[in-house]
Amino acid sequence: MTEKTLNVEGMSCGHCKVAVEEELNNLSGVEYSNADFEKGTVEVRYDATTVTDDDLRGAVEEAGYTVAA
Ligand SMILES: [Cu+2]
Repeated sequence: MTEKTLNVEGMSCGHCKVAVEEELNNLSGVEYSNADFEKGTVEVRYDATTVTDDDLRGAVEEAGYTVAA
């Protein structure tokens, strides 16, 4: 498993946290995610053989937020 911390812009409350985590957890290959809206970070643990950086970025965007470069 690979662990990564994404910097996500636009999260402002607990609903944002849940929305981002749900989208990430919907990706098969993502084992765990934990968003911190105060810090603007999301920890993700995933199988890098099935999940790419683009997949993670896409899921965050699907939730309505942006991954900082
Ligand atoms: Cu919110």
